[in-house]
Amino acid sequence: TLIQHLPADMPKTIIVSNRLPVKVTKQDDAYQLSPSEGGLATGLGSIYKQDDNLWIGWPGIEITDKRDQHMVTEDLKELSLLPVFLTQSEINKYYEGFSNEVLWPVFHYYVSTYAHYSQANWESYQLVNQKFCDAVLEVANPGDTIWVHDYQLLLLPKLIRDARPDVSIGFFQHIPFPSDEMFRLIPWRSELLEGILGADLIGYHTFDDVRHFLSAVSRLLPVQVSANVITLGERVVVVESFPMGIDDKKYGDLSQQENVKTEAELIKETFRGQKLILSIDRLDYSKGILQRLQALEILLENHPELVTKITLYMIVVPSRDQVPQYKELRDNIDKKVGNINGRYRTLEWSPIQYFYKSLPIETLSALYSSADVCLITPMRDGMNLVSKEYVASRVHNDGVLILSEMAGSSKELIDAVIVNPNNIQEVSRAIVRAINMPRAEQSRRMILMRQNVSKFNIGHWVKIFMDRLNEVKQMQRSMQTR
Ligand code: GDG
Repeated sequence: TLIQHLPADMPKTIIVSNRLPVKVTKQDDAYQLSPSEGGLATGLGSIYKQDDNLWIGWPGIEITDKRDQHMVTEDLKELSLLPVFLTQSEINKYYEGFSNEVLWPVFHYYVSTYAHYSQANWESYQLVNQKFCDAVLEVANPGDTIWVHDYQLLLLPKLIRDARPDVSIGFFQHIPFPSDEMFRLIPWRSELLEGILGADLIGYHTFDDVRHFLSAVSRLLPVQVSANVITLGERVVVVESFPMGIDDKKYGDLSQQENVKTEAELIKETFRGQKLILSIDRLDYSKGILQRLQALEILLENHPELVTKITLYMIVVPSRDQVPQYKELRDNIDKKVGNINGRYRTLEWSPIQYFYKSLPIETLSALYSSADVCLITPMRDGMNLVSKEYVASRVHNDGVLILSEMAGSSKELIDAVIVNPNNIQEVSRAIVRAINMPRAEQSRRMILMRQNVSKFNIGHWVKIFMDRLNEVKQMQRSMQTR
């Protein structure tokens, strides 16, 4: 084949993210690998599995024994994956402490309540970013392309750039970038910006994130910013928005699978005579779960005729629930669901079906295809893929999406019923509107949203990012030779 004839030093592409796209688990004494079905893994599958390309990241489990590390490394190599092993203390400080207790809350505007600035966690964040850099340097050659992902690795682009000035580096952040007023509160703000600026191309989901990043850079660093181009001495760095898409075909096809159809029928039968409202999120304060429950409560108060006629099917996927704030949120959700159900339920009906667990993708698909309404109301969300998955699953062009204007996806899915998630009354009215929406209007909106989700899918996203990175690199080369 062509690949065998390629010279061994062919430029390759290296993907780097905190987590590898597999889950490594240990049962008895054996390690097991289960590939992840996540959108990023699917989208980048076309890249890292080719030629000599590879994906570098943490395998999701602490492995300290050197022989075990070697064994797992060998197994992962078969899948084009290279692990970075982290100790429990590094996970606590770099991941939980810094990434999830400084960057996540500040970037999602939960500054005063949840941000916890600790020097020890910052030092660990620096050390672990260096550890990822060492892994990259072990395999990277001049001319290679390195695509770094997300807020856990903000220092990595510069670390790689300093060691290998001649590689192409792309950086994409999956969560929002905050306004400069928020970002500048972080004690290590300049170091973080300088870290990101090691990349040649920097991508965010929306134009607003790009705008915020550019204003933070121009106010906090002595560099020149002109439109979306930053000049740092001899180098130029380009910042642009690349709204991430999903594998739309996968969700459309899933919904047509026999077992999924059977499960969907069963769900419809169970909730016959009712409107089914679906919500799916990871456990996170940024997802607006409590506010959504308040909106439902108001709705039941103001619309007694809807009692027994609607069900909120609410899935919360367990996440970070060892962290005190997440545990507290979980307790508050339990309490609120209990209150509402206790107050309104009848012998045959309860207003909320609440699940605190992760479901198989087939069940998810059955729910997407049987829900009359999908209710997504984050306080702030980089993109929100669930909203796009619901749309991709509606092959009959019906159903209503209620979407927070604070989700990145609301900039593309403009035919959803858009709400401000802080306006509980508005959300409650939107639910009433959605369950009464005529089929023709549902269809008109859904068709437009489906066109968007299918045109700007995950394949398109990967392609335009990589193409743009190449263009930026060429532009830099032509500037150097001028
Ligand atoms: C971050 C940003 C941005 C959910 N429950 C189950 C399940 N899921 C899958 C969904 C979806 C994914 O998890 C969640 O993605 P989101 O985009 O909604 O949210 P985050 O996890 O916060 O992701 C976000 C994203 O990065 C990408 O850039 O959009 O803004 O916060 O794909 O389907 N999957 C299965 N069972 C479940 O119970 N199998």
